[in-house]
Amino acid sequence: MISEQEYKSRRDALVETLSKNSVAVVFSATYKTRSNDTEYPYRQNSNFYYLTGFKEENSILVFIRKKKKTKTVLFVQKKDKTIELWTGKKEGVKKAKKRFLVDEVFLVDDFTTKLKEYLADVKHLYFDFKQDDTDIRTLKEHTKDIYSYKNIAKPISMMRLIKSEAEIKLIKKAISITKDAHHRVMMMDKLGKNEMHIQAELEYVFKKNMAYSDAYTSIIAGGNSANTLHYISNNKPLVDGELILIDAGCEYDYYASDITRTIPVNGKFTKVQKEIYNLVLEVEEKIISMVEPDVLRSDLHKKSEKLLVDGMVKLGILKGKTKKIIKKQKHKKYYPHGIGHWMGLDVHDEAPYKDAKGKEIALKEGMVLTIEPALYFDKDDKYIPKEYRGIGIRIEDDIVVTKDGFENLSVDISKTILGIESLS
Ligand SMILES: [Mn+2]
Repeated sequence: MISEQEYKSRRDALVETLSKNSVAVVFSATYKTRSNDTEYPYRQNSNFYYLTGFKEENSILVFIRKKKKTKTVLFVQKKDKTIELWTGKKEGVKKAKKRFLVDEVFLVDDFTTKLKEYLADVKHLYFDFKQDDTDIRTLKEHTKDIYSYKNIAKPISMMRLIKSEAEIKLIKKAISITKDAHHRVMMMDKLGKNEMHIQAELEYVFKKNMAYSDAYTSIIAGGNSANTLHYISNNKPLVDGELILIDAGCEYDYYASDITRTIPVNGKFTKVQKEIYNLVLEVEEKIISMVEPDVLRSDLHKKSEKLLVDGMVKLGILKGKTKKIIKKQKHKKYYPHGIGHWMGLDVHDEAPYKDAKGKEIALKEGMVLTIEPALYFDKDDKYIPKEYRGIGIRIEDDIVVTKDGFENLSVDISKTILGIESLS
């Protein structure tokens, strides 16, 4: 649980970053049509949620920053019996006034009228440049003479980089549910099952534990499908003797987890699978151990490239000197992505990797990132020894940077060969 006080201090901190004589508008998410008259499950806009903790659609948060004074206003939906009959109870103005530590609460119906008022003698208008077109159109209609448009997502994303204790607690909760899900799949008999069956088992554990949803579409990739980075069809039969790459994590109370494990269908790794698996695992653990304040993410990535290439040379997968291989990007085919990404309210958290001057942001206490080295050997790759073809392995954990190092938040999810085999 994030306290109302914490939401308020986030808003206060955001206001401090705004130019004087400005108005900032943050919209809630809108419903997205799936087909005809069915909609995707509603999920609040992460930035709006970060500043309010409010899950209702049709709400708007506004900051008015004048020379000396600032004001925060929340617009909410009307309490209407007929609408509530269909879509459930709404907070309404009266309750919202009590709950949110904002200066004023109005009905969303009054937004345009109020906006005109707020915009009088203001020079800057902030809104999220990625916002839905209709919302932006409304804003632009009323701000033709405005001096400048600025992206409110920028200062918010800067704040979202550093997680509070309460946020880390929620991420830990998400990961503990995800742990149960991955362990359930490690323990179950997977012979004769389909990838979709694995996905169902994972989602069963998520939902049973009140994790509303997965944080992203699960990847359940048997055998060579692991070599398709965003394989999400998840509908092939599992094959005895092959591995399954499972990249799946739940979202708990809006916070993500993002975990990948690669496990044998029949519970036992083959000798060849072990060679690649242990290489990726050693690199993963080495990189995790390097996480601490002031370290650059790009240096973690470079180190992971070097270690993976060293390993591939040893196994005869690549030939030549590591330095030269990397310079010529010959390893890219086998390790095409980065070492990891920020994680928080979004699985790929909306937080910057570079500062305003374009300089890379170094790790700092409270940042949460994934570490996910991998090796992908396509079944049709004629340049590598036959026995490695068709193997794809990724191991991914979620790490928080601490004052003097790191904490692996997903350390309890089995990943050694012994650990995985003894569960199956
Ligand atoms: Mn990831």
